[in-house]
Amino acid sequence: MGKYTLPEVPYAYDALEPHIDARTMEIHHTKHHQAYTNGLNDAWDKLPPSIQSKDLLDVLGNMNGVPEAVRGAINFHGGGYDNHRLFWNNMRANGGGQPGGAVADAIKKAFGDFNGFKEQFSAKTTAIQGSGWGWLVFNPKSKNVEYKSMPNQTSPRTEGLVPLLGLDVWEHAYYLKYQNKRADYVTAWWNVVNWDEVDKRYSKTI
Ligand code: MN3
Repeated sequence: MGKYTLPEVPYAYDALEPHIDARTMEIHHTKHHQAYTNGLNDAWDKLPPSIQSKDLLDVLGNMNGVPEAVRGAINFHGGGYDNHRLFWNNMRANGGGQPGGAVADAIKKAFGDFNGFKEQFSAKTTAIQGSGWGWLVFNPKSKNVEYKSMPNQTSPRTEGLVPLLGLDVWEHAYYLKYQNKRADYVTAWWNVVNWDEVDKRYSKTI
């Protein structure tokens, strides 16, 4: 067994119905997230001990320090491992609505108002070509929150950004229920956003 084990989903697979169906959740977690976990363990074994002793988040934040031969695998599987555990936790049953706390003010400051943010996040995430993720991130340099699209499983952490809220738009995240209608999935997903968790993540950055 490797260092990394499959993180838990903190609710039942059917908890996000009807917005995200139970079968999609089960396959997404037990097959896809498990595959990133296995891939991360395989890649981690190939790292030098000086990097193996580090935390995954520190490694993702300093990809130049990772030997080139394993960098792609760490980027993909390490990103996939971290992105999905963030994703499960930034959703919940009976979620949605509007954020509260400090993150609500940060969103207002960056995007004008909540609806402006929501529209921009939805439009840009729906428009991602191929597989990727839409993110609300905190930028430690500007001290502001921003929208960021990332390709495949590349973590926002690789660009020095702190992920606050992520939306997986790989087809495996929605195809069983929504088929080609990614925009409908994005619209429905707002109903399961866990804003308390997003505010908690934001509070750790400031
Ligand atoms: Mn996924």
